[in-house]
Amino acid sequence: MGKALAAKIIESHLLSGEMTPGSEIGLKIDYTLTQDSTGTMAYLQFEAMGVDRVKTEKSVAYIDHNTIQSGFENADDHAYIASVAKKHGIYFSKPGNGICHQVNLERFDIPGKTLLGSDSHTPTGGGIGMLAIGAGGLDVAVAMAGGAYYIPMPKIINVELTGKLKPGVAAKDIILEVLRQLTVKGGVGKIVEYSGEGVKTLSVPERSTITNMGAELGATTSIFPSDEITLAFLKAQGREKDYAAMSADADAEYAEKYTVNLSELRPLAAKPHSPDSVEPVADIGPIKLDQVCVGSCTNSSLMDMMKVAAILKGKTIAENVSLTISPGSKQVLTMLAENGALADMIAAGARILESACGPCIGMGQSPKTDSVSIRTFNRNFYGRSGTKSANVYLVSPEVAAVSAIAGVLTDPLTAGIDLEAIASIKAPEHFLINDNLIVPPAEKASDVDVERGPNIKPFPINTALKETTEGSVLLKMEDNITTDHIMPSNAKLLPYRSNIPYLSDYCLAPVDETFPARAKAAGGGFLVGGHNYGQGSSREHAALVPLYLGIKGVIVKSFARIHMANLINSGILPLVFKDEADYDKIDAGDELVITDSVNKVLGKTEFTVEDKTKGFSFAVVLDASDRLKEVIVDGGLLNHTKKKA
Ligand code: MIC
Ligand code: SF4
Repeated sequence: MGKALAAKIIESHLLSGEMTPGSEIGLKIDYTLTQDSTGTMAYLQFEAMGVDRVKTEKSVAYIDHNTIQSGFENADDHAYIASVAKKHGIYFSKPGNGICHQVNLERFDIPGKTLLGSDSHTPTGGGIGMLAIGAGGLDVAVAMAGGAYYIPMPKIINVELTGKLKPGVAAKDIILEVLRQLTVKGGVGKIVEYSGEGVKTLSVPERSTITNMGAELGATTSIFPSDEITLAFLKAQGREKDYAAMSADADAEYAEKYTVNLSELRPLAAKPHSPDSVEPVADIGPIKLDQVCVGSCTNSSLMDMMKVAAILKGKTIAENVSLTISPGSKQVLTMLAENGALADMIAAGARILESACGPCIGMGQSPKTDSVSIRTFNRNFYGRSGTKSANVYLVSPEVAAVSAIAGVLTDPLTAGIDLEAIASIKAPEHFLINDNLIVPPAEKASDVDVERGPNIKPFPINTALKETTEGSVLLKMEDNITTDHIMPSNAKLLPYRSNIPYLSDYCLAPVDETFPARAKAAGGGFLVGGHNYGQGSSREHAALVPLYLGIKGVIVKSFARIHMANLINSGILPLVFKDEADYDKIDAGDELVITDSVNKVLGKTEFTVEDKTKGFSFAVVLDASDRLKEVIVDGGLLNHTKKKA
């Protein structure tokens, strides 16, 4: 049997372990990226490791999330990241240069290399044939310091793309269809590898739209082969030398196989409040819209923007609609300005935002009460837009543009536009290359002083695991709780990403507003949840803030990958019910005890927790390697690393 592409890249980067699904492997990381909202914490942790210079081939620090500077906090964080990057050998992408994943794709991603990013949408790089994985900031800091990145060896699954998209149907519809079939937890513990005739009909940015939203499947990453289309993209970016042909063997073995026939796809939308709640636009019907947002790391490439501009040209957006457009990078925005497409957007009534995450992370443009907002983004989790009562739908750029004009949700196939003309817009042979907002690092660390403004506060560090772990269940939650629930992010909270005490007053507030005060009064305790707990963002704040609040363990039906890793890195016990029926027996307020915790954690994968209130014991599973169990016992990764040193 032949090898899958992901298996080949893993094999060539394997530092430890065996490639048997589920068992721990250590990977060599070639490239890293950070963005500002996870980056401050990642660099504080990197500094705590005392390493002078990054050991990767290249590391890049972006500023793209916290770009609304309504107080000193964001600008302080930018200055901290700029200086810490310069000191330690990291390239710094200034605010205005664009969204990390879009810029990394244009300027840095390389087929066959590994990339670790402190952002869950790092798999965008999979569109170019890179093994690109999202992780918590501490894991990225370790990789920058030259350490391996450890994950359970994923199962590699295959999605075969057959046929060709009809004009008016987009790459976004492909990934929405995959989400419809696999759901938001269908990719957990898996790498999704794309193959088939349909691959040859998709450009690199289109492939990246698909791998980007693999994050919403919960997948470890997603990957496309690197072929002549990849070569053309790299050439157009002046990076032909970075090309390497990469593909799976013809008889590659996969753990699961799915097929999507592109010819049969129709324009789709993900309905509130989950990316897998997918239905054809035509079936949802012409719901009235208040807001349309185009952009985000999913759909902000030049071609996405060109299609939107072509649809808007000579039209005016509906009276009831506010349309925002955030081009993904300075490269995209400059090219739109030079070729006149920007003028078409502005003339139609679009509000042009800077090249950054913007409304995708609630950084401005929160829609009105009870509104309907359609967005070309990747997440429509409850409350993420900044307006709790808003209903957010996820759609392609084509659906967004025709709907902005109509004022109601509209299927491009029946919008009466020249679909052939839109579909035939060609990618440029040469992108405009100007990397003048990427600041190279200093020659010597000693040449740079790190700037630390008052917004930078120390982060919490756990203590070693106690013999008896006890506390009450502070909150019992449903399935699919996101890290946006655990540690909400919006224009008001994002400026405090380097201030854990401040953030602690908002932890899990979207689930229960009384939680932070109760957790503080109780001095901590346990959290109980359902399936896919911690899906979404890679923010380790969703572990650091519970640590600050004294959370000792989280007991759920299943975890999302990055969040579970972040809990372990913080020394919080991530436990899974052995028998899901026990979930029903436990209530908020129950007193739980784990006696002989240290031996239990180190000893077996399975042990018991006593519910003193109900007078029964239940079995839990700690699905972690021996190395990770030691990390938990030592009180988190930083303590563990210090102890080892
Ligand atoms: C997101 O899309 O949720 C974010 C904001 O980019 C996060 C990172 C963060 O919370 O800072 C992610 O995807 O990891
Ligand atoms: Fe930024 Fe949104 Fe992409 Fe996250 S998903 S990196 S917030 S654009």
